[in-house]
Amino acid sequence: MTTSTPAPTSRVLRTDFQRAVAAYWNSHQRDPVNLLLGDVDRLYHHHYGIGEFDRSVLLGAEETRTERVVQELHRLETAQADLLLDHLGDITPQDRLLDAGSGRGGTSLMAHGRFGCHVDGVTISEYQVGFSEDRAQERGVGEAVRFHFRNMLDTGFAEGTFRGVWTNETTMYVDLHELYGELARLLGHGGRYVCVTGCSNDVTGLRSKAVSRIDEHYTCNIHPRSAYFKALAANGLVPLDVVDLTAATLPYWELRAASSLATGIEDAFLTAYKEGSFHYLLIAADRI
Ligand code: SAH
Ligand code: GPP
Ligand code: MG
Repeated sequence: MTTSTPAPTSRVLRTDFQRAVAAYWNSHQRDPVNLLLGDVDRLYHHHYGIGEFDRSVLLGAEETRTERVVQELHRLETAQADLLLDHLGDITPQDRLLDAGSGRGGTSLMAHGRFGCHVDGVTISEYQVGFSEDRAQERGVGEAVRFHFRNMLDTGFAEGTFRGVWTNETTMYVDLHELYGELARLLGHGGRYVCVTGCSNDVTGLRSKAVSRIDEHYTCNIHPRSAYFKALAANGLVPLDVVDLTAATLPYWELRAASSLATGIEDAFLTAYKEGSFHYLLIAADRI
């Protein structure tokens, strides 16, 4: 077994907000939109997709439509994680990587598959730790890919442990200054940080109604775009690539909205992206 002694809940979850976020993820155990997609190849994601979808999946026999849509949504979500990993740079099997807010572990397993290195995932949901550990064991990579019940604001790993760190749709749950202080500590000089996030647009002003609906739906707190660059700069993390993925994620939301898997939040994303109050962004930065 690779499981270490679990940390006491009170040490990992330090605020009422963190306890509410952990409760949200601990209670998400039967979410068809995520489980059906993950069942395709047993890589389970809690993030959104990018790229055009094959319009023919919505045509054709009705009995098999959901199955086609599931495959297609999953393909787009996996493409999102692949793009994130593309931005980590040259990673060798000797390096270590950290998945900060690891969900059900999909991106961590993909990173190990691609780079052959050790990957650690941290999440504040004990349910997710167990679920991801089971997926790693089932793939026979339980030694190399490990999941921990830890807070990404205070991970307990030693300084400079990681060559690369990413946050895949997790930064809306934390204070960015606190997070980047910790991630900068964990990365050695020249280490790479990659973020995929949804952020509000400073140009259109304060939080739009659609962005507020997304916050409410997921118990999160979407930050403005400017907050990312301020917090990165303040913590020695220097952006190298900034990619606006807004146009690339719209097809994913259109497909979701047209499918029987829609959860009710699709319109808020489509409205926010189309009115320009919200962007889907990838940021890659180097630790100097
Ligand atoms: N990155 C994953 C999951 C994204 S969902 C994926 O792409 O599939 C958001 C995740 O952030 C959840 O796993 C949640 O537990 C985690 N999270 C939120 N706040 C956290 C914190 N303070 N420390 C660690 N993980 C946190
Ligand atoms: C959820 O993924 C992602 C988040 C909770 C973070 C919020 C992200 C933003 C870009 C605002 P999920 O796969 O659990 O959501 P769903 O169940 O809707 O597919
Ligand atoms: Mg999902």
